[in-house]
Amino acid sequence: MAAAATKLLLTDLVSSIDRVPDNYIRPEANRPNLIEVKVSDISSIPLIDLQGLSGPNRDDTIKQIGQACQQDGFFQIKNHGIPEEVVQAILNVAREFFRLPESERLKNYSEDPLKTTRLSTSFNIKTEKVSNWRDFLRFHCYPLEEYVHEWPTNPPSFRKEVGEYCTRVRELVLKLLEAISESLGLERDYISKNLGKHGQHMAMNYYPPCPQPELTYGLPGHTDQGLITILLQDDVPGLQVLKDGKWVAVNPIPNTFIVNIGDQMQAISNDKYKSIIHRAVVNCDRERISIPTFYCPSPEALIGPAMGLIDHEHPAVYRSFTYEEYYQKFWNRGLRTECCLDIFKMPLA
Ligand SMILES: O=C(O)CCC(=O)C(=O)O
Repeated sequence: MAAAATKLLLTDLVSSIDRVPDNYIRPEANRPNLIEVKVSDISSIPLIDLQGLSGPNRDDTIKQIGQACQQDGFFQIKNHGIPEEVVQAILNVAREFFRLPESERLKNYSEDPLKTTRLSTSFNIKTEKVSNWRDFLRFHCYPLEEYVHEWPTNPPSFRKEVGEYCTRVRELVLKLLEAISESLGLERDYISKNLGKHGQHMAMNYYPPCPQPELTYGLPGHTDQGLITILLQDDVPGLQVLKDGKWVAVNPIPNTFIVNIGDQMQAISNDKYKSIIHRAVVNCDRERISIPTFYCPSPEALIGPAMGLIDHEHPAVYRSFTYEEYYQKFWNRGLRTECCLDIFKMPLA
């Protein structure tokens, strides 16, 4: 425990321990219960071929996307248009970053969740009671020129490789947003037009091997606060999604991304599309890296159910709110299982 008191980051603690320190241990009723988890197959988390969006199968592909957003809130995509070299390069940069000497990594350390580039640990150590088995680098990346100068300069290729990756992911997101707008019966540019100046944040999550993975989480169950998340994971399993009350492990498929609906999309769709609870578990053998891109509105954007989705049978479920208001509440309340959207519900008549 002496080491635990002196290390800011988990990465620098793990080599000196062979048991999970007390502050990472979840109460018994709230542990991952790993033996009860089902492994996903194509029927649990759909795999959608995005090539279909540019050609005669567009309508059918949009239908598949709409169904996945409505029934699962999660889907996987292949033929997404991001070259494999770009994906491998960002995974390598992330791996190299977390292997840098402690003093080098700590140059980016901050406990302030509103800082636009920061390295930290767990989720929000200022508000949480139990820590999570994760270190993470989180940064804003759109508009690129406003943020790139804040990013780490070590590894030396960080800014170049990450800049390339996030530009490509943004192009992919814009295509998906058009498809999702259409799947809701809205104008193709409806969602994009209602996000203010748009925002894009990324995280590099680093989950070191854990001596007792049954006692703790990489990240406990939560929904994503943004509009849509594009998750890249390395080849180590760890992501689990709550489906029909059961946890399903979404094991990595090479050359695919996982897409999930975030809280803002649930609000815009007036609850038609679901922001689903998911979590990350850890294992005793291998480190794991995941890289989510959180695409979101800009802070001043006004979010609320699309007018075209409100009628007598479907009254507005949420009041309008700015994304800034939402973002602050999300970080202040910690990773609670209940969706933060509940705070923005219209009072019942
Ligand atoms: O590591 C993962 O697979 C999930 C990451 C995640 O849910 C998050 O960063 O919010």
